[in-house]
This record gives sequence, structure tokens and C-alpha cells, in this order.
Amino acid sequence: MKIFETIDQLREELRKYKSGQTLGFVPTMGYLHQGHLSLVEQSKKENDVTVVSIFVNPAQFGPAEDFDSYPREAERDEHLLRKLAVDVVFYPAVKEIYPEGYATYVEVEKLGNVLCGKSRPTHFRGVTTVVLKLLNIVSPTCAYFGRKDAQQAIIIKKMAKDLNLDVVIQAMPIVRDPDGLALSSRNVYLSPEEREAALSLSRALKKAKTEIEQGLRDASAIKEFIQKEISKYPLVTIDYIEVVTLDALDKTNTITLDNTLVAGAIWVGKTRLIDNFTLGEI
Ligand code: PAJ
Repeated sequence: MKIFETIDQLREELRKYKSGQTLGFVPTMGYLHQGHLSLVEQSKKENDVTVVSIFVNPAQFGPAEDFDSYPREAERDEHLLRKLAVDVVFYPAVKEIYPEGYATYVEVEKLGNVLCGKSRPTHFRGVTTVVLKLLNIVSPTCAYFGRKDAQQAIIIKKMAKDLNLDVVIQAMPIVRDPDGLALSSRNVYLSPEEREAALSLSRALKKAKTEIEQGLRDASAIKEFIQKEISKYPLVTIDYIEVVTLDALDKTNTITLDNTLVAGAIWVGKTRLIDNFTLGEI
């Protein structure tokens, strides 16, 4: 496994692979868990070469958010990626990605202003900017994202389509702990009591999915059902619970089985967590 910190060195290495080999790319912010690793495994399965990036992207954090305290553990990440026989790791410093005077940002209109975009107004602009930069740097055949961040995957797919990027964007299933909590690097912030409270979101979503399977189609009834389930946990504050279409993220009154995203974000103490389920393909 080769690790590169500069764009020039990475590109020089990747030029060796370009002749007819497929290249899979998994962008991450590190502090890797099985959710990230499932993307790496998929890339390994489907491609000749797998590249993973580790970069905590300041542009996607708001001024009051956890950029400084975001968990970082390079050696552990390196060890995990080595075990999976990843070919190349890109591990740039902030200055390598955003040198002095950096001024260009990419924004996907509308899709970035709803759900998480409402409470994190500059977040998706930061995500699309860094992902486009990374895709330009790596030039992969295929890039892998998790449906845990469903809105992010939808926005990146839209960016790739609108800007004619020559890459296939794959949205992979959510990986959960055995008790249902969606794996997240931010779960490390939770105390044992907070972790128990954090389960409220995945539990409520699971029950809501069962309600839909049993025939409920009224979006506001599902929303209220989820809110009520979560309100049983006093440590939790709801940021949002929404039922939207999967393709346009438009609010909808009626749940369809092929074009619905049921998504939520909660605060447990100082930690913001998200989860969702999708009906249909991203
Ligand atoms: P990060 O939160 O590190 O996640 C990297 C990738 O792993 C994302 O595509 C995310 O959706 C996926 N992922 C995280 N938890 C997952 C889980 N429990 N199951 C399945 N996939 C999961 O998302 C980002 O980084 C950044 O925004 C990034 C795309 C790297 C741009 O900076």
C-alpha cells in the first residue's frame, strides 16, 4: 500500500495504472469504521485498483462545528486499509487541497438547501467542492459513497450528471452496529447514556418502515410517528424528520415504494447524528 501526501506524487503513481485498468475510489474523512470499509471492499471487488482518500475537509464544516475536534487517527486508519490490501492512500494536508488564495466552489442548487442543508447551510457546497477536486485528482472509473449520507450521495450523483463527469457514482447500503445504530465516526463522542439515546432514531425509523410495509402511505403520519417515538428519549432533540422524494428531495404527502427518502437528524448532547431509509434506488 502506497501513501501519498501530494497531488503530484499521487498523479504520477496513478499514471502507471491508467492503461485499461479500472480504478475505484473511496473518499473519506478518516477515523475509519466498517461503514467506510464496506465501500473499500466493494471497490476492491469491482476494480483492478482501489484508491482511498483521507481528508477532513474544512470547507464542509460550519464555523461552530467540530472541524478541530473531529476524530483523527492516521495510524489506525492506515492499519485497517493495509489489512484490506488497498493499493493507494491519498492523505493530503489542508494546504495541498486549499492553497493560499483558493477561490473556487461548486454548488448543486436546491438539493443542497433542504434536510441537512437547512441546519448546515454551507455544508454541501464544501462537500461537492472537495469531491469534485478529488475526482479530478484521482480520475476514477467508479466512486463509492454510503447511503448513510443519502442526501450527500444524491447531490454528488446530480453534480456528476450535470457536469458530465466521466465516473460512475455508487451509493452503498448503511452499515449498522448489531443494535441498529448507524456507524459514524462521530459515535465516538457519545457517552454510554447518550449512545442509548442515539438509538432512538434508528429504532423509530425501523418501526416507521414496518408501518409503511403494512400499508401506511401518509407522509405526515409517518413523520409524526417518528417524532413521537424519538420524544420518548429526553436526552434527544430533533433537528429534522422529513419525508421527501428520493430524486428531487421534494416534500411529499404520499409515500411511494420506489421514490421516497425518510431521513432524520438528531442532537444527542453536543453530537449531531443522521440516519434514514430509502424506498427506491439512489
Ligand atoms: P465520511 O463521513 O468519512 O464518510 C465517507 C464515506 O463513508 C461516505 O460516503 C459515507 O456516506 C460513508 N459512510 C459513513 N458511515 C457509513 C455507514 N454507517 N454505512 C455506510 N457508509 C457509510 O462523507 C464524508 O466523509 C465526506 O463528506 C466526504 C464524502 C469524504 C467529502 O469530504
